Amino acid sequence: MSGDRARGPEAPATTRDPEAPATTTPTHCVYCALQCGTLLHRSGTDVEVEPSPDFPVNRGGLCQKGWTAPAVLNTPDRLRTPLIRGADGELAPASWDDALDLVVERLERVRETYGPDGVGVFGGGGLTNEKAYALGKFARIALGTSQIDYNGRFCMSSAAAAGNAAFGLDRGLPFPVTDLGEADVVMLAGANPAETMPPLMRHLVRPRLIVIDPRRTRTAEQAALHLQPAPGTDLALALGLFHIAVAGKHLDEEYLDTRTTGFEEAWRCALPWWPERVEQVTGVPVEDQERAVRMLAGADRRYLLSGRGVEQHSKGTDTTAAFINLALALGMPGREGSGYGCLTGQGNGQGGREHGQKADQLPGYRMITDPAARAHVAGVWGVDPDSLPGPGRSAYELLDALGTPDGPRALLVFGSNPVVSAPNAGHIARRLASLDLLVVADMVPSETTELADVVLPIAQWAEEEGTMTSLEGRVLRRRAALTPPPGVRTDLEVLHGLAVRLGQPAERFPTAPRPVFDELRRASSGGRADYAGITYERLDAGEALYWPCPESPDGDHPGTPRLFLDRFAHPDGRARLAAVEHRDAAELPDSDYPLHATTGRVLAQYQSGAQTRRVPALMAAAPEAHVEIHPGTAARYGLAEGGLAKVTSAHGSTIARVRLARTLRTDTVFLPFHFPGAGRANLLTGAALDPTSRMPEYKVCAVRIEPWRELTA
Ligand SMILES: Nc1nc2c(c(=O)[nH]1)N[C@H]1C(S)=C(S)[C@@H](COP(=O)(O)OP(=O)(O)OC[C@H]3O[C@@H](n4cnc5c(=O)[nH]c(N)nc54)[C@H](O)[C@@H]3O)O[C@H]1N2
Ligand SMILES: Nc1nc2c(c(=O)[nH]1)N[C@H]1C(S)=C(S)[C@@H](COP(=O)(O)OP(=O)(O)OC[C@H]3O[C@@H](n4cnc5c(=O)[nH]c(N)nc54)[C@H](O)[C@@H]3O)O[C@H]1N2
Ligand code: SF4
Ligand SMILES: [Mo]
Repeated sequence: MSGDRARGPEAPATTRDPEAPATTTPTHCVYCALQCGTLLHRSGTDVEVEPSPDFPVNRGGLCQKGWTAPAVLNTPDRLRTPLIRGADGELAPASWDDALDLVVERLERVRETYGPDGVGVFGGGGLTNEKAYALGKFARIALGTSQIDYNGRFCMSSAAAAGNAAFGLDRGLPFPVTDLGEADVVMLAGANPAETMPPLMRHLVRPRLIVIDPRRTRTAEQAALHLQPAPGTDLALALGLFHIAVAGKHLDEEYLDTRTTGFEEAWRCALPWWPERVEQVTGVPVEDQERAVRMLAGADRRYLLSGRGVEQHSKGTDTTAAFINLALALGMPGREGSGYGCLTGQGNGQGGREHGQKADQLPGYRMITDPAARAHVAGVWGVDPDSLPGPGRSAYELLDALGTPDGPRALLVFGSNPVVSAPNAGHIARRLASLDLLVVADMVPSETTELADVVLPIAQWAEEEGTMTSLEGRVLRRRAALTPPPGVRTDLEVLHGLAVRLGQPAERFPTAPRPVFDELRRASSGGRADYAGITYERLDAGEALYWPCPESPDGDHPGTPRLFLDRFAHPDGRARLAAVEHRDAAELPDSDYPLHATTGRVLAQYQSGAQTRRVPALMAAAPEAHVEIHPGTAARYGLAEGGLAKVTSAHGSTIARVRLARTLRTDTVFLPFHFPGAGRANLLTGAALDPTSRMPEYKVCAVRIEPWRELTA
């Protein structure tokens, strides 16, 4: 039996009683999609974490965020009571009944005036499967709105779109993380796991790494080969690598013949991308391009992994598809010991995209436009299929429409902080402020709760149970180690309270996670992400269950750790190469905005920072917004290490501390997006979206930079 089996007595009593005996609870980290196994030691309200010694993904490791995660449980400014904005414009404490009554009264008013689509819902990839499922159900049947989407749209949606088109199914890694450890070569296209998933690097010791990143990251420092393209040029690079694979006769002809379609069209697109032209567009030398293909083609066991660096573009779907084309040309996907995968980001980024909080989706990765899917899910929910709304707006389009004549006039936010994390953030904050009603459920104050009319205080990860689906498609048990503090409720309790007030039968919105999961199993049954055979009991017994795991007569379907080994998920069993053309980023440098800006992450902060900016050790490591810049470029614009710079794009300006980076491209600056206020990197990013995935162009915009001296009044 492998995995995160509880050691010692199962299901320790959860309590905050200082007199109660100390307990140890096996669970998983609150933050990223690696979902490192942990043991939580509780004594009174004190919680300490250590890595679970036997969880194969983190192999006894945690990153600094994981080690310090318990600090957020008792953070001094934790939300402990509902807040209602009063006539004086200030948020003031209120009872739960008053807060929920007020929300529903105002939702009803919006619905009467504007119809059900007058209310929007914004979810998150950090929510457990149970909560993501309940949120989608709540929107479709308690509110009757089509206007629901979530922050996963900002995350891996381009890879999901490309993966669905290529393989007929999107599971971030279609193989266990531990398979990577046996590889000879791993190509990381736009991913920096040494900072974003440090324990993953334990599996990348043996393989030689090819890293594609405009920056010499900590990951790139460990690479055998580092390709440093200009931001936004990866599609040309991927077409060029494909071209070299064909010209150098590295194709796996038999695999292409028997397991794929679309090679000829893909090759027609790659034909004009000879290596010298690719060097001109991307800046990656011809010999490095050739070496990259030789390394991949010459290895027995090899993987290609994509991250946000190639995906978060207005052509992210096509770029990811072009990298998948390369993997297919070399015969990698769907083979033991080789493959393509996307490194999903948020804790439940995988499960969060399967169970219906996405605008076009119903549980089990079903499409909301598919009549059979609607009939199945409506049957489980006990409603008429015709009463289910159709697809709604994508995340950015939803936020952009708020408060406009056609858009929602009220928004409920569960698990996101878009004032910091949405692109074009200055504009989006104004849209949020223009709403008739903004309701935010969160554990801590955030830049988005600051704009809310009603704030609902929520229980945290260690205070409630549920399931998470990690980046490898494995379903994991999150367990409660202590009870929530008085005054806070779980997301499921909040949805229940709202649904009942909106006239729903109480039993339709259970407050306990287990019955919600059992309903999710039925709703997903027969869908692409089939969870029907997965139970809390099987997970608690230590079984490692990867979806799809359908119902079986004996209830013992083993799940599917590795997908596609016999066939891909399209009806003909074949993978599809895509015909994709390179195009420029939405914004190119010009005389007003001469530099590329790109954005991303640092080790010690998580996302919008709402959680990690409350942890002293993490603030000591990464206290404020900074901009990485090449010393030569810095000198050209009069900037010195440690000074403040003002970075300006067509969309806004941000203030950040200058950090010189000799290894960065001279035409590019980098800003992490974790910081609030005037330090928000997303004041710079624009509104361009990928036509397929509706992913914003987070990874490239055109900027200028100048010294900034704070004015004193
Ligand atoms: N410490 C930390 N870890 C995290 C998170 C966090 O916020 N903090 N968030 C989690 C989440 S939700 C996610 S999605 C993952 C993201 O994990 P990653 O994808 O690894 O993270 P990013 O830093 O967004 O982007 C990766 C790299 O892309 C590079 N890049 C920028 N522009 C381009 C480009 O045009 N082309 C190429 N090839 N590369 C480019 C950046 O320099 C960066 O090093 O991390 C997860 N883990
Ligand atoms: N410039 C730039 N912007 C980016 C990116 C980038 O690379 N560059 N990356 C994008 C990506 S990949 C992502 S994933 C997004 C993430 O950005 P956000 O969507 O803002 O994600 P978080 O900061 O994790 O916000 C989660 C919020 O929900 C709260 N929360 C956590 N768990 C729960 C829960 O269980 N219930 C409730 N009700 N609340 C909870 C947290 O306290 C926090 O306030 O940012 C995107 N923005
Ligand atoms: S790598 Fe991710 S899951 Fe593991 S400890 Fe760090 S944040 Fe948590
Ligand atoms: Mo993400």
